[in-house]
Amino acid sequence: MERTLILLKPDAVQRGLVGQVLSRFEAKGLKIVAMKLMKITPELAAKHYEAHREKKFYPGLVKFMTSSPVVALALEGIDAIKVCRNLMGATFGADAAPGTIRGDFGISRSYNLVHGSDSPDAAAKELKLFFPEGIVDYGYAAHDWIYDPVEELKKQ
Ligand code: IDP
Ligand code: MG
Repeated sequence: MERTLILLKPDAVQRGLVGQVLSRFEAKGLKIVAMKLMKITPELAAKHYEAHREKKFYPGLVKFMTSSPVVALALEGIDAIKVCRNLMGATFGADAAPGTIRGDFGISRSYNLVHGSDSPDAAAKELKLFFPEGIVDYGYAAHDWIYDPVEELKKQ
């Protein structure tokens, strides 16, 4: 099992798309192990987007991400990082394939609805930043019907 940080960005919250976007992840079979509505401080944005500090779009990105609340999620599943990135689609809405979140709900290069960790190292760092209190541990009733207990779960 892998965990990833997903952020429903300020545009998703302000456009009333939280439910629809979240339902894509839920329907795919990802387990919600932490979730909160929060405002990102400039300090947190700087840590989260450290890798982009030198990019031209960085000041605008920090301004956008701190302008209004986000929904932060920790999601769990087999290959959760890759699965979530695939559901999100390409970075720019205009390029993202139909059927993906960015492809179905946006056009913008920066207002692209959702963030997802892009590697296990990034996920570990980002989960610690957004959920220092840790995740919520509970049994997931759907688990044995999302994964094949013979073919997949024996490898975990
Ligand atoms: P990702 O979110 O698909 O991983 P990154 O390259 O990590 O894409 O960029 C982080 C975020 O910065 C993007 O989701 C988007 O909001 C914003 N961004 C990336 N490239 C540009 C750009 O060229 N113009 C404006 N905003 C950008
Ligand atoms: Mg990224």
